[in-house]
Amino acid sequence: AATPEHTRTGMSKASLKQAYIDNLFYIQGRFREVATPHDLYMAAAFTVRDRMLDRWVKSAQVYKTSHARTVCYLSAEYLLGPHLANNLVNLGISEVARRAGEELDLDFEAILEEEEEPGLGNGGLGRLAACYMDSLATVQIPAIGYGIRYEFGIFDQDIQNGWQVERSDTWLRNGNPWEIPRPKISFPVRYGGHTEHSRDQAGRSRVRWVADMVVSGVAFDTPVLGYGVGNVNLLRLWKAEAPESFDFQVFNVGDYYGAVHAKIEAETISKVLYPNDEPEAGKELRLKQQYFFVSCSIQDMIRLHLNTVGPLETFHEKFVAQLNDTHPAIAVAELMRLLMDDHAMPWDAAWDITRNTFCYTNHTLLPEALETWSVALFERLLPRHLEIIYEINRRFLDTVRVRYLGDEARVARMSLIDETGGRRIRMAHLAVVGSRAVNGVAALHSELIKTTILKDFYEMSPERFHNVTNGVTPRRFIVVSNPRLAELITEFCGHDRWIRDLDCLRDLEEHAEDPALQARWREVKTAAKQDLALWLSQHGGVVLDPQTMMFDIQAKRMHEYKRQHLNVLHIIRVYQRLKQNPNLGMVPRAFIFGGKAAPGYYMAKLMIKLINSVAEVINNDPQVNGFIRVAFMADFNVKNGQRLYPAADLSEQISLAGKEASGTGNMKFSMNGALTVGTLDGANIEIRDEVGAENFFLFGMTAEEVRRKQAEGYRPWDYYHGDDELRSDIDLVTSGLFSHGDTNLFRPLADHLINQDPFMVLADYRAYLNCQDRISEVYDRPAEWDRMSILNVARMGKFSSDRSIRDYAERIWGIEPKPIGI
Ligand code: 26R
Repeated sequence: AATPEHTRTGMSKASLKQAYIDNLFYIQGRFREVATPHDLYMAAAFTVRDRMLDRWVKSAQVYKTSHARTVCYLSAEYLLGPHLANNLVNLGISEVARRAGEELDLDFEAILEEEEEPGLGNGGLGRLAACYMDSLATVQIPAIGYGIRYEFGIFDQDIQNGWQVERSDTWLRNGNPWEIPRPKISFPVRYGGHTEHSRDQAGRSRVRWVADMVVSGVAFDTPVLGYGVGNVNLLRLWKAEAPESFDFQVFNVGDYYGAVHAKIEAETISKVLYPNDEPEAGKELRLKQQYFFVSCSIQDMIRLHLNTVGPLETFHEKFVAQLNDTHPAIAVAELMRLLMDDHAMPWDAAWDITRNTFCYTNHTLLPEALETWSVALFERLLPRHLEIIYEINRRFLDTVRVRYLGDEARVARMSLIDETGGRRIRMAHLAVVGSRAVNGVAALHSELIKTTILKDFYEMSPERFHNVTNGVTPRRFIVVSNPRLAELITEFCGHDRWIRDLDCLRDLEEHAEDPALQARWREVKTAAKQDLALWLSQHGGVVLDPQTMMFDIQAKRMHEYKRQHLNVLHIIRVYQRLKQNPNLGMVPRAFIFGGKAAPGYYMAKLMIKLINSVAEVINNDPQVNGFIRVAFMADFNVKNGQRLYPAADLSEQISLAGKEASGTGNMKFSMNGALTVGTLDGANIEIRDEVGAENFFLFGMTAEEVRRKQAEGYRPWDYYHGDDELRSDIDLVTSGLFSHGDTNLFRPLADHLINQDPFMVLADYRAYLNCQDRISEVYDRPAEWDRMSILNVARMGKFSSDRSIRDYAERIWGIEPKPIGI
């Protein structure tokens, strides 16, 4: 007879039911009749977490005893999204759990809705880190994700009177069942003070850093389970606390209030995520945050290494550390400091290890987003690191001089210190010089890196430059968010198979023309559109018709380079056409937007106001609102994204060519059967290559044409004066129609377009409109549209983050999977 299942690990429906009731009673102290929705959610979360824990312990044991080479992903952001549904999928118990819930008379959907998502990131970069954690576990690579446990994640967005209003995100308010605090895993992190140089008995120079502030970083661990495997990796986020002995600190003897102040100061460090995906001139707290999590992480890696493998000389054989943009780049100096000052290693040995440990991913070319820190701030906060950076720079620039005799201009360009204006440290240069490999996040982007911001570095060592095109996890972005589509795909691509090997979607290709599949495909899409329409009508009140309307969606951070205003100009054009000819036979469209603006980014906030103002006029104009509607979904985050991707017919990826490093929303939409209207930018190019040019709506200038036009001198007013429709669309923006007569409200936006237009909206306007007209024509031919939609999904295999991770593992990390069975 089979041994009876354990309540904490059993996967049968009976075990799940028993476990759920137990958790509700023993952990929440509730029984069914009095439980709140949140109690019901917590019981579900603990029931699922219990089932991950033995796999976690087993993974940790195998990784430890086998001395497995381990990837450490260093990222200031993880935009995780809700855990519960995803963990159910990865455990393979979604269905049985659903049935168990039904038998307990629980509302499964309501329980999933109850989860507050950890929004510990801004956008693309943070969500990529979360997708990579899922894929690392799924492709069975030992990994630790290191980051910050922000108490307040990205702000919640309300829309009031059409404007964005930020509310603080209190995601920890009701407790977080997915994390396990590790109060014993804690490290001191120091700031400020000065350094003292001396020689030890052997005559070697030693440095002592006498800091004037210390905080402690405490580990909070979240297990990350792979899909259908026993591997569970670790997401270790650091919380800043005052050192235990805070009120007896030497700095504060007898000064109780001073000591309390020091405690508050310490805890501030992990308080809040900076909501910018834009530069933000040298905020001291941000540098403190970066150093905080980096120092804890490197100290933890050293501890793990000393506990297992042993001598630090082999550190780089045990660990490879991936820098997610420059935010953790201070790690280069920190590892040097720890090896030399704490472990008495000579410079050359320490440098060898450091350089063989780190790899750096660049995520943006926008000059204003490249991080630099003032030397003065560094000196005040991290005096020892500044010395180390100077020494790295001195040695590095010597190699540049020897290689390029007499080329002092090149030396100045490559220096880690920007001497033009106030002296600043170039974090990207530090990351490149301190790394073994550098990569961009899409083919075009990786090429542009080599010809623009890192040109000199590429010329000096081309072999260190790579491309790893981004990907997204099909578990969350198909299976969890679009279960109907997942079920349909499964009929053609084999249960389970495609979810771990997305190339299997190709099996759909041969059925793309099959009317039977097309009909079901359409049903799935319409059902998702109905879900979204219902949700939007209940949240914000816009009514959209999922049967007749094409759902045209742009969801991403609000940014001028992403050109939400180009989309708006198209809407205004269609509106004007309809007003001129109310009987215009046109494909009805719902224009849907979602996205947050950085709180200090005025233009981006004004774009939100414009979208909502245009929506108000159009949605209340009975002459047109049977044909077009406009909706702005408030608070675009992972959870809300999961409502959008399945429901899109058309995905807007319309950034100015050369500006969007990769984009990942483009992949999420296309995987869910949306067709893309896009420029030749970022990963759009590769998506188009994969799905076929005939299944992608391309428009606009290429990056090369953009470069040329900018070099020639771009004059937006020529376009404004040369195109009557364009002029009339822009003029309508400032006419007062959308602003209750106020002709000033949108003036800054219009003036900026006419006079500067840094992202060349006007230059691409006509091509965009023409493309949109083509799109409407094709949408009118359902069989053709459905075929294109099916082929889009069938050919998206490349954009699984599993492929990205395998690329990193093989080409950059040199690491093998370490399979853990179930
Ligand atoms: C300097 C600091 C304030 C800052 C600047 C820029 C912080 C955050 C950013 C955001 C950048 C780095 C970002 O998110 N880049 C995005 O990375 C995605 C994942 O690679 C890409 O898909 C996307 O194109 C890119 O904009």
